[in-house]
Amino acid sequence: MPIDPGFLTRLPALRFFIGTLLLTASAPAAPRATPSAPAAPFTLWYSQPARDWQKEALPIGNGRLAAMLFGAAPRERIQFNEESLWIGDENTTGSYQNFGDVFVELSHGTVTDYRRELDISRAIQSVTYLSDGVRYRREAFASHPARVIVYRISADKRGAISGTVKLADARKGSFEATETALCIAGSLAGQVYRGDSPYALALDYRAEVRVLPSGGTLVREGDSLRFSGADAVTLLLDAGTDYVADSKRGWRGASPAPAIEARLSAAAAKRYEKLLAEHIADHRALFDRVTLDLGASSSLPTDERIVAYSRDRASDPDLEALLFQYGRYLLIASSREGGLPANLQGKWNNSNQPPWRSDYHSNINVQMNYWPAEPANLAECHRPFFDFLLAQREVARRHTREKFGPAVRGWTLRTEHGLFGGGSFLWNTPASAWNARHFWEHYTFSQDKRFLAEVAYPFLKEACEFWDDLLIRRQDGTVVTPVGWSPEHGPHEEAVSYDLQIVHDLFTHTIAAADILGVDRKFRDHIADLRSRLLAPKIGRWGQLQEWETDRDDPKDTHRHVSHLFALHPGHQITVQGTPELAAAARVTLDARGDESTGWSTAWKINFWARLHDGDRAHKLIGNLIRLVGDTRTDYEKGGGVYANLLDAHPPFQIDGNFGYTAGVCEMLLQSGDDGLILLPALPKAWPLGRVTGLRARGGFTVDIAWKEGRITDYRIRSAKPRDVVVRVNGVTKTVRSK
Ligand code: FUC
Repeated sequence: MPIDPGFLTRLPALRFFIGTLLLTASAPAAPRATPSAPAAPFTLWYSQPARDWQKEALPIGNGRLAAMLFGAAPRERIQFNEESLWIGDENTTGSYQNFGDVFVELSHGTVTDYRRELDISRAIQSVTYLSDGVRYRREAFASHPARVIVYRISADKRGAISGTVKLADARKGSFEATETALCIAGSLAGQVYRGDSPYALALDYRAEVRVLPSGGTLVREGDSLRFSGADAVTLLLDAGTDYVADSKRGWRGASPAPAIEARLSAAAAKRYEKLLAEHIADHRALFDRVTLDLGASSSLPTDERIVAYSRDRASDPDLEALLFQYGRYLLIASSREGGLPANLQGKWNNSNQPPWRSDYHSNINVQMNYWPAEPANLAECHRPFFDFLLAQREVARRHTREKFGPAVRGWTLRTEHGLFGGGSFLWNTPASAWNARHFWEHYTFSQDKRFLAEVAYPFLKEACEFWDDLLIRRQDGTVVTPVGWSPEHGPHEEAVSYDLQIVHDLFTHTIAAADILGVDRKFRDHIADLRSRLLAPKIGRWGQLQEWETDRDDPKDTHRHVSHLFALHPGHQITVQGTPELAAAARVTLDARGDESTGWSTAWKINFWARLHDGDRAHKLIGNLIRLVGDTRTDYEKGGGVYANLLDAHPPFQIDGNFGYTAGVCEMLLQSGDDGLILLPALPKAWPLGRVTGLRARGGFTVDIAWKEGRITDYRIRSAKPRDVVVRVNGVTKTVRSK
């Protein structure tokens, strides 16, 4: 493919910190960026405030706290959440709740020269504008080290900042105010009723905003705080509940108030610049691990940029790279160690009746949230998912015995679940087996044997015991799964492909884990025997991969769930190299399902086509995913896209599409498995020139790749200790030693 001569100068790329990268040490063949990049890299920006929460407000988060900022002037709205503000109990899912809003109303005249942006490389949302000859700047970030949200108003003229702060509860709690702080507090008891009785669990909650002006005065005026003539004003926001991830304690721990007071006081004792510097350092330690440069960028505001991209995709491959990094940003912002996992909306929710309860869905959605964690080099962000599953285990065992019989070992989950072990909708029998692969992946990417022995293997083994008790041994020796359901359509019957493939995946990893650890020989052999007898994937009458044992697949079926391709992705039972006939059947199935779908389904299809090594088809799906959903419709059957704030539209907003997309781009650039590494397995023609650094591969490798005219010009494979690794580069397979 000929290279456009202007292309090199338009490369936005490899950003300011390229000099620190390992690749540059070896004179890479891929051209370096010039500093004339048109748009600030890693930035979403707009020339108007947000009017709509879902489409336009910009998300920040520190894992535990989350906020959506509207950025209007003179009145700012900061809608905020705390991850544990849930209703529900051990029997039902409940739902994730909105916490409240902080409103900041500034006293100034008309606004000009307005700009609103989110810099995802530093995790800072900011707004700047002119009013009455004064330039105002407001910036916001959710600090993980300080564990609070920080909001700062500054101006280029002393004493120019006057206005009020208010705090609103999203329910009817109590309100308190001091001379420097506003608080809301209450109990979730009686807030929401199930039938005519309240949920059994009634968490206590509390939020507090402190107002710290530099200069000027601060006075209390009824339910607001008024600052006048300040040089700058800093707001510190914290919120919490008495939730504890422990069923034995009834899910209730210490009152949230002392911890909130302590965190706010510690943050208030630091200078703003120090809070900011610590936040940026913490964020960049994760974010900067991966860079991706795909070429030309655009100087348009992000909302217009999405529309322009749909008209001429070649003009702005950098938008595809930005969305890739946005998925990483969102995972860092919604899933940090010690906290809860990202739910259907990450941690961002403005409703007390959110779509699908903003819960944890076990039949693809919560897993998709974590697909990018390992390959996109954010393994720490994977941990909340493990902690969450382990905390639910006791209650899940009880429910599983009630459903599947008192003698059944192990446990699984329903399709929907919340924070307290309760669930709703149908049982998703292979849920625990699917979740188990995440424990395995965390090991195989990190090679952390201690995690494998102490955390992953016990989880895998217990999931195997469940299936050992459930599997049906047929007279002909075949082993099949009992009555199940292929999400989310078709009959309920034995030997559904989805169930069989996930069980195969579980058994494969358990066998590998037992071998690595040298434990449980007898059990391992028993599982290996079961696996060898599991009904294998079947190819049907029109060449498709069968969704059921009976060859009844409808070639006109365009359902968004493609559950029977689990074996292709995220599983590895079907591969282009290892099982070419099954891979060809998977392709027939995907062609029939079509390329038009909802957000997360489109994201899954990007991953499928990447695994089929069809980069152009994956890239076509990227075009479907990055299309502006301009209205607030919730008719998800009509297909997805993204909103102006680049959050993925199922629709409505559902964050799995963002995470699934980021994982899909990883799959296009690097695949790894038992056969070794494949570099650029699904490079589309649309990305002739580029570079990626810091991707992780199974086996504990970190990989950098540079390419030009679609061919790899340089690559680096690093690991903790030098090791031999089989790698496919430009179609040639070789063994190299990692550095
Ligand atoms: C599954 C999907 C829906 C939606 C919901 C949260 O049930 O079928 O499309 O994504 O999860």
